[in-house]
Amino acid sequence: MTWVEEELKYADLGDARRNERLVTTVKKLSSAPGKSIPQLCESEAEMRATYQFFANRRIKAQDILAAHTASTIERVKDHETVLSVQDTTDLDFSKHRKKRNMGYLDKPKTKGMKVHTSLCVTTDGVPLGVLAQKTWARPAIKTNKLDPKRAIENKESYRWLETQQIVEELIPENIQVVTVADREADIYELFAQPRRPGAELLIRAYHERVVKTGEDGEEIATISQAIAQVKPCGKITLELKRTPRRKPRKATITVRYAQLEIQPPYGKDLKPISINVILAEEENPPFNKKPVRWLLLTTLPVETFEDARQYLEWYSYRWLVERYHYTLKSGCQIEKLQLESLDRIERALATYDIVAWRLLWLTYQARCHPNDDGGDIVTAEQWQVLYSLTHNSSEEPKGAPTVEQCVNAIAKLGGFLGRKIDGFPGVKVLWRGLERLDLYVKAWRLAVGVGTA
Ligand SMILES: [Mn+2]
Repeated sequence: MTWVEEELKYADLGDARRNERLVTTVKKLSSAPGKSIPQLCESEAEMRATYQFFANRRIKAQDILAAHTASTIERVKDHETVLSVQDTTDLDFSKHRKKRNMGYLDKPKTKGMKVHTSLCVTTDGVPLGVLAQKTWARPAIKTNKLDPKRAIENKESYRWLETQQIVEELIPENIQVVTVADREADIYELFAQPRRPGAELLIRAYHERVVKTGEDGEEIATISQAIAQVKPCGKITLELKRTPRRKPRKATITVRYAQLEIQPPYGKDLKPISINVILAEEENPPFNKKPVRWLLLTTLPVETFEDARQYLEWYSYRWLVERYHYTLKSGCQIEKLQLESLDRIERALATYDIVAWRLLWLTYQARCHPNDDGGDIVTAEQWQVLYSLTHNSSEEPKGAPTVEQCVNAIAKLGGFLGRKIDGFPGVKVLWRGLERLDLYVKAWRLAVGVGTA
């Protein structure tokens, strides 16, 4: 059984043939994620079948994703705590004039749809799968008619609360689930929403909310002012990685934490909430450099410096949902899909979700668990081809590879040099490597005469 069959064993699209088509399609798309459907399909019949699958009104996009989510939950059961990392992205279809029902996006003159994802991640940073995903298109043109005081249920930001509820129901009750999200999720109603035991929030603060300080709570301050009064509990040294806006550098971060009672926004009939605040701040940044500053709000108990350090590390895994959306867009080329209607794109997106997750899982599994058995990552045939290519010999490899051996060999095909300064292979060299591997395997089959079936 390949990983795709194993992953999709819970697929229930209402008909065995549809389930099989899903398996075939995920296999096809993951063999070379960046290629278009016409490029991937070896016959016209196959191409037609793929497009028909995405056009089939009897298939719900949610049911496609549900198959993967069920397997994700199985993986979750091996952990005591998991992270549910939420974020939103835009799929920009401005260049596709024929697409119907697309809405305005935040960038001017763009059109497309919005995607909000909860990616489940382990506390050591391995993506376990997608727990929930919501897609929608706004109206075609932006209007200012919306009442800013409307109920949260009628706002786009309700997606954070909704996803939180879905995730709480999905994750077994004996497992702690921590929602990790950026400043966009600093929504008072999200903190006020009742949660099941073991469901916690870890969210970067956006609003300078009001807190009451002083001995009898008479003085009024903002969160930043209140936390600045607290004595630091320790320091962390971070190796800041290169980003589009920053060169890599070492940063010394001062950590503070406190329990504060945040007051509801003016005019909202909600109660004050007692919450833990963690401030991680670079007090002496190098000249002309923007200091690192994370102000986090959490419902998790913070009693020691070690707790605070732990939650800062968990927050750093928020990056994985960004990588996930990046993999969908740059790796799987989801914005180039030649499908005209929203429902077709949604079915394709749910299918590509599985492909993108697997790519990201491979990337981080190799970093966190390099010595695990890699026997189910590649087929025996793929490993033979990878082994021959990396060893420049046609001898048979002895034994099953480790995860690291597999991933490094695939990455090398994708252009990864593997020098010390290159660090770990990223998701991009992996999707490129897989594409090449697919071609090499086909050529190898022809050479040894096993056909291309
Ligand atoms: Mn965001």
